[in-house]
Amino acid sequence: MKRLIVFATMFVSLLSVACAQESEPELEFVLQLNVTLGESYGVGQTPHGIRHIIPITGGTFEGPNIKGEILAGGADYQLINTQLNRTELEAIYCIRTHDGVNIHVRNTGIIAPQTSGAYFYTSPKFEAPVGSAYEWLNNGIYVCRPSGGMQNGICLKVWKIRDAYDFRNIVAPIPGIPDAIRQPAQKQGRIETVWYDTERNGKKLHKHARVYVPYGYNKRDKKKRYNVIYLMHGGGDNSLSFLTPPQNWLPLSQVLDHLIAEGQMEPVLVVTPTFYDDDENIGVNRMEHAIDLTRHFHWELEHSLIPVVERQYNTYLQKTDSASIAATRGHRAFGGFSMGALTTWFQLAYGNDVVRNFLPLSGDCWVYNEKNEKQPADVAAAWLVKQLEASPVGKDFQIYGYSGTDDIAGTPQTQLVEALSKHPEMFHYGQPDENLRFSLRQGGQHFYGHINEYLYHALPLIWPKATAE
Ligand code: FER
Repeated sequence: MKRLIVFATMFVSLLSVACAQESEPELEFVLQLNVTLGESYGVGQTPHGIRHIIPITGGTFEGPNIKGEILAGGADYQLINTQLNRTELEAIYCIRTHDGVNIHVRNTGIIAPQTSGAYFYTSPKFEAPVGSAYEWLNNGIYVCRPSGGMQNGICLKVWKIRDAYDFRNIVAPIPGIPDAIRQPAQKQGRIETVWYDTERNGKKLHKHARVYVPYGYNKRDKKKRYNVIYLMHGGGDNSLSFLTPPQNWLPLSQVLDHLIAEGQMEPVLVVTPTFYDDDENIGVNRMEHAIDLTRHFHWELEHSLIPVVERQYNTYLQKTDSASIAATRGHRAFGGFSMGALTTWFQLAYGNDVVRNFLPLSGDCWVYNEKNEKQPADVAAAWLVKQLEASPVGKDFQIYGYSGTDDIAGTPQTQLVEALSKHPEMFHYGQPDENLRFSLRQGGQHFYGHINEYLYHALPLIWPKATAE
């Protein structure tokens, strides 16, 4: 009786686990087997069907997390059922990984003729040694089907069944900020204006940018050098939107004052330019114009803004040739909000040799086809990968992305980061050697008040303070 109750409770709890999984299952590729086969032989008609034995003589296998050879000595013990017009398979053999771990395989399934081809599916079970690096193989339900032929053998692909996951569930949450940050700090930096000349489409432009100069900055102290963070505003905003935003929203200058005064980051210079032709907000009602401006800003940054601002202030840049600018990319960050986040993704794509650290804040990367239709996240991600592959910096970049669940950019940016994370050859998401980070604020909205809170968390991560005093 007691045992029955235990069994019944187990049954109920298992049911509730099953019900919690609302998403449809999906398949994740695990490995491909290239199996060489020997001469087959038969037993003939048995009580169960016509028994047919196909020796497994060797081969190889490979997947994203495993590879090795197939050992000789196994076989596929087939049973042909002529009445039901199908073949039952039962292949039993052993595979050995490149690092010497033996894994027992039992792969059972059917081949049933259909009008178009055959229904040929099997379900392999793996027995990997407990405590080995391949123990994960034991904990999965797999499906397998042939994938093309090979001489004297067969190729099979194996997938694991898993729940389709909602990427949002694995994205890091963004905490709030201490109340003190909402009050002005005692030691305050100042906001200066720099002017520089540039050009676009043959048109000469005289433009300004704002510079947050931290408390205690002394131009004459040439020994002290400062890292530089460039932050681009959103569509319809201007060069002061981050530092002193409207409507009593948390000012970034105040966040910087606190972070620096409290020793959470080294003093930095923060430069807030504009992608517009200076005071003309030509992008406000003309989004396609703004997209074009954000796409080309990297040229202006490298050729016009960096040379002026980084020689005017004490930075790591000593000479303004492109080799010197590239050599100091680690001392530079580029970020932006909304259309400024778009500028940031374009900076990553076109100007990663000039900047190493990227802060896309509430915005995804817009990529278009010939018909001028915005492409889905996987296309944008593939484009970014292609751009980075063509760059000498390779995987040497750092992305700190932020958005909110109630932000119009929350979903598209989450989708983009998820798509990027599926290119592990370029983007390492949520791993010890990560170069792609993304956090989502519950209830976070598309405005500077929340964005400047994100920067409170983000900025100390870029150049961690040396802990040794
Ligand atoms: C995004 C969502 C919204 C984005 C930009 C916007 C670049 C807003 C644009 C605007 O109206 O200015 O993902 O990414």
